[in-house]
Amino acid sequence: MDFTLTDEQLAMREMAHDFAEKEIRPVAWEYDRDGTWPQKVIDKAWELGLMNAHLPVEYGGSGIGYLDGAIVEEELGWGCSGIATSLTCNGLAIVPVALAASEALKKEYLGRLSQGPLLASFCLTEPDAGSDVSAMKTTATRKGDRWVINGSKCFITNGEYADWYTVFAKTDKEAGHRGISCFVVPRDAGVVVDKHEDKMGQRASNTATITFPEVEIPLDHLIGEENQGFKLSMMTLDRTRPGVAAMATGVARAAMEMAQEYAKQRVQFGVPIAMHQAIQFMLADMATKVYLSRLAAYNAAVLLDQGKRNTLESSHAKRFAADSAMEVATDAVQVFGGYGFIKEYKVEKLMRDAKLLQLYEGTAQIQRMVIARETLLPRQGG
Ligand code: COS
Repeated sequence: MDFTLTDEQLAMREMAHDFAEKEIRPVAWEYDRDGTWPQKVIDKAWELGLMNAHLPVEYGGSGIGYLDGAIVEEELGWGCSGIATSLTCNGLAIVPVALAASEALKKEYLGRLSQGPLLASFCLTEPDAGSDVSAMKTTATRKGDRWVINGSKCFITNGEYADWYTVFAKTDKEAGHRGISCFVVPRDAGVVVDKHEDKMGQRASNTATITFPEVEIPLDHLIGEENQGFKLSMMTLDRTRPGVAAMATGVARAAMEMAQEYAKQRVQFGVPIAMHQAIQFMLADMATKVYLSRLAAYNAAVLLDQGKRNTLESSHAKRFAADSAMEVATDAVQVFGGYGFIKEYKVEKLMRDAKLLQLYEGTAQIQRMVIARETLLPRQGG
């Protein structure tokens, strides 16, 4: 495997970096402080083609590869992981549709995303079904020529602003994970946004509770086969976790750069603190973690580009990069000493932002569960 980037990939990285530097960073701390919605940044990113990385070409997307997507996501995460989460979260909602929906659904709903800066949300988690997906209580029942969806989903990224939702619901309550199906639900079908969460970090991303009170949708809004939704949700997460790993790499890199700069300027005991071995070792560990996080993210993404199953590598990358981002950001605050705890110094935002990387798209513990299963009982074949 050769990770030498092509000229196109280098240009893409430069464009994403430029956007992060000029459009994201100057406003990131303000959006973080106020917890407001970065619509202006979203509009600009959409214009530049930095959203919907994996929207297939036939539905108006750029159809770039997963490695290309990871390269872009690292830069956006470097800018601000809250804004990056808002910009990239369509990916979660797109994958089940792209993988399994009918041609008509793809044309209608994927097509919409290429026509304007619209958002779509992935609705899997419920108050009593987070890590344990199959414990979900939302139901979908047939009524004549309609499906009727009933239930509530929480921690839904971009939920307040989404135009449509990919919703997982029980179609057979007795069948555990084999009784879950996946649907496209347009917002105007009667979706209710209940609650906007006030978060510790990534405050520029929107997180909402969404309710489906007897929401009726046409029968053809089922994605893929009935009762095959659980696998579709897992296949989706395999495809999106490398992007989270890349974003985590960007957060870690940003924290490391801040720590390096500060360590070169801050003088204690007559020399810049970067001259002290205790600080050098912290900076060295940061550099190793950034480097390995990127390699793991790239590796998990390249397997997808090669059409291979990447469940294990995706969890390796997501767990290592998210844990590393948290460690690097925490150590970066430590390098700043007391100043690191003061908001004016900005590095504390990265520590708050990094925490969410260990929680969403499967907690650090769920990734370890997947890694343990995949290594104790390796699957046969690809
Ligand atoms: N790809 C395809 N199929 C998969 C799969 C994957 N990555 N992972 C599991 N499956 C299949 C299994 O092969 C099994 O198939 P059969 O029905 O044919 O036996 C089925 O799905 C059930 O798998 P498993 O027994 O592993 O399911 P569990 O209920 O034990 O759940 C975990 C597995 C915990 C890994 C899963 O529920 C999970 O990832 N939870 C976290 C969810 C999450 O990330 N939430 C974040 C919110 S979304 S932003």
